Amino acid sequence: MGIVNVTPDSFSDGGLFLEPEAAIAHGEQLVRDGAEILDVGGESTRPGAEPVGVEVELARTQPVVADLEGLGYAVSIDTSKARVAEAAIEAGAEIVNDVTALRGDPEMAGLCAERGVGVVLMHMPGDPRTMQDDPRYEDVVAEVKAFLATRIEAAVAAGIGEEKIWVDPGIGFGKTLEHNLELLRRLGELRELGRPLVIGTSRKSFIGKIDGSPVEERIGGSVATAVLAAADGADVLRVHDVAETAQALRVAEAVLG
Ligand code: HH2
Repeated sequence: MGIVNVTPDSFSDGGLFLEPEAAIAHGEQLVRDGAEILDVGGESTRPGAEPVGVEVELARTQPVVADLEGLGYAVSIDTSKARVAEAAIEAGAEIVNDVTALRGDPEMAGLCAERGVGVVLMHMPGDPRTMQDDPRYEDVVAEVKAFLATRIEAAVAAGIGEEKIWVDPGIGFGKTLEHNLELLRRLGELRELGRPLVIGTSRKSFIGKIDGSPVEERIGGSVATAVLAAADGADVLRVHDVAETAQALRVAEAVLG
C-alpha cells in the first residue's frame, strides 16, 4: 500500500503532493514501483496535528481519488469522515482506511456496510492531538488485540461483512518506542484475530528514537520493519518508499523461500 498524502503538513512529505497533479503523478510512480493499493489521505494524523474541515479534506482528496481510479488503480481513502469516504467511494475507492476504527463519525460504519467496501480498523487511543501524552498499557499487545476484536464486532454488528475487515495495531499512534517494538515483536498474536493485518511503520518517529535519524533518513529502518513484519505474517505494508520496500521483500522472499 503506497501512501499518497494530499496535505500541507504530513510528518514526512507534507506539502510535496498538495497539488492534485503532483499527487496523481506520485501515485502513478508508486504503482510503477510496485504498490498494489494507493492510500489517499487529505488530513495529517501526526501527533499534535490539528483536524481539518470536511470541505478542505474533500477538495484535497476527491480529484486525486477520481483520477487514480480512472487510471485503473486500487484506491483506499485514509479518512475518518463519512462524507469524505462517500465521495471517494463514489469516485471508485474500494477501501476505507479509518484510523479511528469507525469511532470518529457516527455515519461511517453504516456507509461502509451499505457500499460493501473494505475497511481498515486501526488502534489509536484518544485522538492525534493528545495520543502521545504519556501512553500507558499493562500489556500493549493484549490491549490492542482486545480493542481490535471489539471494533471487529462493532463493524459486523453495523452490517459490514467480516471478510471486508482488515486490522492494524496503529504503530506510532499513542505508543512509546517500547510499545511499538513490542507490537512488532508479537505480531503473531494479532494474527489470531483472523483478519488480514496492515502495518504502517514507514518513516515514523520510533525509528528516529532508535538511531537519532531525522525523518528524511529513515528508509533503512522503515524497510527493516517492513521485511520483519512481512516475515511475521503482515498482509499489507503501508509505506512511502515503495520501490525500496518492494525490492527488500523480493529479496527476503527469495532467501526465505
Ligand atoms: N499511519 C499514518 C496515517 N494513516 N493508517 C493506517 N491504517 N496505519 C497507519 O499506520 C497509518 C495510517 C501516518 O502516516 P502518514 O500518512 O505518512 O502521515 P500523516 O498522518 O502525518 O499524514
